Amino acid sequence: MTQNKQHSLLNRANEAGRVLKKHIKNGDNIRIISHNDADGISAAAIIANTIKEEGGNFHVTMIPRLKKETIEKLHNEKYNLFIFTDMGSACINHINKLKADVIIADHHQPNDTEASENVVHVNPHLFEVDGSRELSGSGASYLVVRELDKNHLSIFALIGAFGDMQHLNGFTGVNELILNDAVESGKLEIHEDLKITSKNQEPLYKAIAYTLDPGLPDLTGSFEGSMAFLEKLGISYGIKFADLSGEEQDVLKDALIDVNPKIFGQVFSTPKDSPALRDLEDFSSILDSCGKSKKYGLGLSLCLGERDKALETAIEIQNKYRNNLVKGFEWIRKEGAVELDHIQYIYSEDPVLKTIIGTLAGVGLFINILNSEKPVIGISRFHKDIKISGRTTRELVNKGVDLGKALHDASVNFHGQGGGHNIAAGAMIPHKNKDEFLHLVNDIVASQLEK
Ligand SMILES: [Mn+2]
Repeated sequence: MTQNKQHSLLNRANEAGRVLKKHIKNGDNIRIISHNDADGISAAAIIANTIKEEGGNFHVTMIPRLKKETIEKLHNEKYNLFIFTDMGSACINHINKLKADVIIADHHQPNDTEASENVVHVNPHLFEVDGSRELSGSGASYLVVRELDKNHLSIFALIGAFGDMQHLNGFTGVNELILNDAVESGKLEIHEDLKITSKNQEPLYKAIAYTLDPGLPDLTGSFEGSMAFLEKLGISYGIKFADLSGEEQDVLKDALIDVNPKIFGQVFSTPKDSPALRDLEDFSSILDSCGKSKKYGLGLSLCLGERDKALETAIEIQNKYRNNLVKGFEWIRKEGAVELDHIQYIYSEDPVLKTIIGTLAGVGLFINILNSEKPVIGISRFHKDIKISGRTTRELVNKGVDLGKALHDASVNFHGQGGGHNIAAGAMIPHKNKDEFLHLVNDIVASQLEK
């Protein structure tokens, strides 16, 4: 049965592939609209690389959210093919009205409208395939071009899947099929190694402090902590991992496994690429930084093969973003969270901190700077509103906590809106209701834990 569903999904994607091929052959300039995160940039890259390799032309726009108005503006654009990647399924009722061929390659929950004749809708949810773990937006885009002899582009579907955290329990379902394509293409190498970020590129103490996944208590987000840790092991902290002796690498490996066993595991890499991009998780994290810093075009150009100056700039952007995170972790280490009975919160009006507060909240729970026994609510102020990022642990979810429901139910009380997953969710409410809102979330979480 599962095989059948996957098969139907692949058939739908092939249909989209034939539409794409027809328009490339016709010499049409193809319009791509994609989400602006690591998955969305990778998704656009798969389509753009395909068109480029086949000698066609394209025009890409990346945006944070697809709105009705955005689609209405596209009515005035003279294209014969529009492709929406990592977005579109929720707006299919508006997309249906476009007077051109359309491909949607998305993995978010679609709305109930059927696609009209001119629209090929590729989405795992339509075939009962899990779009949160088994296929990303870049994965759906890869399926579209898969039959056009593009196995080498499967690498970008993995980079996007890392961006959407679909790797956490290993690649399964359609993601596994994509992984096999990547291995068969000869570009991907999988080996067991330390999963320290940028270890080919940054001095050790920085690489360790920048490692967010998995979080390393006392080390993640702390240059001092990492330096002290390395000094204690007798390893000089200023050199790169690759420049350590074999013996030193072993000492470091054992010590880090003591901190968090998940630090040693499968690393997916393209050995021929530049050191900074070789590890696919590093590539994904650079795209994530480009996305969060609104440098989508730069992220896309890396995916189209630009290196040298483009890569240098991207690394600078990534380091700026990472140093902001380190400052954020320092802030939490110093100030701590405000604890209520069943939740805790951190609040900032700082322009830098408020852009990263969700990441700080999520990682903070795993590195002993926040109380891992309580969900954390990150709050940042935007004019008259506050933006809420809620994060909790798998253990608390197993005890009944559902932040998506808690933030949704609490925010409607204050004419705000909210929702998401049980483990990570968000909301937007008026600033004046902040304290009442927090107490309501506290009460809702208390009742979730009682059940
Ligand atoms: Mn996505």
